[in-house]
Formats: sequence, structure tokens, C-alpha cells
Amino acid sequence: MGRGGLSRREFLEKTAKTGAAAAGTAIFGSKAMAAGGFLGAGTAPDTAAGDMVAGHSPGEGAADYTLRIAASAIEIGRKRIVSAITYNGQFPGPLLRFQEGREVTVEIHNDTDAPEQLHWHGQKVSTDVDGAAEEGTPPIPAHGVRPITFTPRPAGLRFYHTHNRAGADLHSGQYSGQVGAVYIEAKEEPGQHDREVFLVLKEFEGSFSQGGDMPQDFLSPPTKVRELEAAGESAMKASLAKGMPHGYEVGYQYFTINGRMLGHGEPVRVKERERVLFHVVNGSATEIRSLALPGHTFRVVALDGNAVPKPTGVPVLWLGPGERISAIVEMKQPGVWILGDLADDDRQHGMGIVVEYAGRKGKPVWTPPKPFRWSYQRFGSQDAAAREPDETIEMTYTKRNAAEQGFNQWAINEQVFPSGSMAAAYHLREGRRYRLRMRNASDDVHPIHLHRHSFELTKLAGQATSGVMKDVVMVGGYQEAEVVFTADNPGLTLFHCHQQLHMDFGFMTLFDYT
Ligand SMILES: [Cu+2]
Repeated sequence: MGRGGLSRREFLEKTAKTGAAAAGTAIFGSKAMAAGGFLGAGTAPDTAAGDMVAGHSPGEGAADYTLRIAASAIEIGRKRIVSAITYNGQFPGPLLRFQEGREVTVEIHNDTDAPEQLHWHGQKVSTDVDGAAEEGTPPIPAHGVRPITFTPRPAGLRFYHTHNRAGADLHSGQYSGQVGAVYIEAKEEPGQHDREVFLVLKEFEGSFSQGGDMPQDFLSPPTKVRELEAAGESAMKASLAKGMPHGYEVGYQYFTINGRMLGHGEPVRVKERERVLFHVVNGSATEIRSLALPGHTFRVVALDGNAVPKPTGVPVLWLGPGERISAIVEMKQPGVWILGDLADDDRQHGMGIVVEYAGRKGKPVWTPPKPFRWSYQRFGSQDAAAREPDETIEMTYTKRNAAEQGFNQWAINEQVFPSGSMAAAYHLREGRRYRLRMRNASDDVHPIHLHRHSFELTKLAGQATSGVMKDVVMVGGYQEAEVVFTADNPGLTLFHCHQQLHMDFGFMTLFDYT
């Protein structure tokens, strides 16, 4: 929150005065923040001792926050200690609370041997601080420091993460532990919940395999475009006929929520009738994740931090890499439950967290939900779409199986992005509205991300919608999607698939302003 100079007591007094919405904030702020990365339900020991946020050093220089990038050992379970590059020696990195429109200074130290980039995902900031080499953001030099100053916006759930290319290195880029949540508080926060719980989803210890088992068929409607399917399937067939193996995919040994494998961390402790606002961040480098809580419903109130036109209850959440969901769960099924991934194997290897009602004991219970398909349109409006765009940019995404040293290569309109390039392929004019018509000629689901801007979803797999504002959208295999955005933040703007393997091997492009 950039609350430089405020003591913890002053902060609690201040937030206590601002009513229901701040209640969650105060509980969260007082307990969970500095407690070694546990971002759970305020159940961590109250070790904060005046330190609102790990790395927050009042009175010490001009920075509101200090982040330190370094290799560290993190305990993800009993006798399971992994090595990862982290922020402030913890995973996830400290929750950073900002106030919308109030300038902050963050001092970023890099104690590693390689230059780093720290990306403020979902924020409308300048290229100088956005954290992407392709946009010209200066790196945080190896064994160096870079203080940055910016004005956080827009309000809502954002996050910060590295933007380095990883390539074949499964310990760098987003495969590392460089992920932390950001919450930007609006001047008026709606208070429909009793408290907040932040959940960061992340896998560790990746390895390559040829081919994989990513979920493909969870999006609604399932309509595929025959022409895209024919093109994709024949390209794949031709490659395999030449004796090529399938391109590399990444699998993981360990799965965590807030850096702890299921059963190895503190449970989320709840009370009956409490309304808990979960802020979920998919910090995975490559995996699409699902979450269910048996017997409970998620009322989705925001996607990627932006309030949706039609908050709606769903039994399952789905998030591609880089996506965030804010959802309220009314606690009305007393018991001890597993909030976990639908994939049995991933959940059994850690992708879950126990939700424990006060006074309830016993083995946590998991029951799979009834079949359910995810669609963003469910939360959208049927009203007329936003202002018609001035221009449409057409994009087709193609996969070149195992084309680069065993890795799949990816192309946007037949262009494989040259690593390190700063040449823009698309040109925008400030103030104009653009439609992106995205056609996915591959069988993979792609979480497509636009930097420094938000877009409105207008059509997904043939179904129109409006009012849902996001910065990542999953485009289904052999499906089409359309989004509309206003060119309102001049400067080089990166656009890429948020799946690390895809972005590292060509699935990226740049917009500039002319
Ligand atoms: Cu992709």
C-alpha cells in the first residue's frame, strides 16, 4: 500500500475507521504479510511486529518497498526443500498493497548473476518500469539495484513476476519462484465480504517430456473452427510423418498453493456464515489450473482484478497462466475440506489447501464436482458491446512441431518473434480502438496477454459478450476469440502468450504508437 511512515498500530486504527471493506484488509495486513510468505487467511503467527510487508522499511531511504531477488531454499512441505530464485527469500513474494493513483517507489535489488526484469502485470504503467526488455525497460543489473517510481493503477488484483526468457532453463523465468500478488485499493472498496484470502498457485521442479496432457476441453462453448483444425492437424501429421517427435512440454514434481503442498501448510480457517473473498493468482509458468471446494460455490466478482458486469456463482474456477480470479465463498457447509485442483494427480502432489471450519476436526474431504465448463461469457453482459473499434487486427497462431532443438516454435501470422527484438510489427494511434481477432490454429489453449492495457472480451468461440475487462484471455484449441482495446498508453507494448514455453519460442509480438 506504500504506507511509508505509518506504524502498524496507526494503520490498524486508520483502516478500522473505514468500515466493512477495510476489515479484511486490516486482518490481512496485521497477520499474514511478513510471515514468511504465507498469504493465507490471517492464520499465520503474528510475527509482523510492525513490519506491514516484508521488505517494507520505513524511514530507510525513499523507497516504499524493497524487493530482493536471490536464490533461496524454500520449504514447500515436510522434508521437501526446493531451491528457487525468489523475492525476499520467500515464496510467494510479499503481498504488495498499493493505493490507486498514489505514487510509490520500489527498490529492486538483484543478488543473482543474471540481469532481471520485474513486470507489473495488469498495471497501466510506462515502458520504463513495466519490466519487459522488449519494451525497453532497463534491466535490474546482476548484483545491482534499480529503484523505480510509478503510479499504481487500475485498482484490483494484479501481480508481479519476472519477465526473463527461460528457454531450456527450468529454474529461470517464470519457472523460478519470482511471483507475488499486488492489490491496488480503490478509494471506495465494496465491502461484500468479511475478509480476504490470497492464493498463489505454483509448481516446482519441472522436467521436460515429449508431448503432454494439458487440459483442453474445459471451455464453453466447445465449438471449433474446422478450417483451423484442418490446418493444425495436417501440419502436425506432416511433422510426425517426417519422423519428428512431439515438441517438449513441461511436467512438475511438486504443486503448491502459497508455497505449500496440500496438507503441509496452515489451513484456511473459517467460521460458518463467513463470506471469504478469495483472490487467486495463477503464478504457473505453463499450467492451466482448476479449483473446486466441495459443497461450496464461488461467486466470481472480478476477473484479472476487474469487476465483472454480472457476478455469478460457479462450482469450479479455471485459470490460465497469468490469470487472476476474485471470488466470494459463503461458508455454509461446516467441515474440513480440500480446496484443490480437479486433476487428481496434481492435487495429490500438492495442488490444494485445507479449509477448516472452526471447531471441526478430521481428515480433509475431497469430492469431485459435477462436470462443468468454464466460460468468461457467464460473467459478461448481453448488452451491446462497447464502442465499435476503428480498426481490426487479424492474427493467426500456428505451432511448428519440435522445430527448434526439440521445442515447438510458435508464430503469429507466420512470424516467429526473434528473441530480444524491439521491432514492432503492429502500429497503433493514440485514442483509437482496436479489435484483435485471434485465430488459434493449434490444439493448445493459449493464455494471451497484453501489457500496459486492458481489453474487453467481445466474442469467444462465436459467442458474443461485453463488459468483461481482462489482460489475459484463454483462446481455446482451434477456436477464435475477439477482444477490443483502446490505445491509451503510448509506448512499446508487448503482446504474448503467457505460457512460458510458448512465449520463449516465438509466441510474442510488439505494438508501438505512431
Ligand atoms: Cu501459448
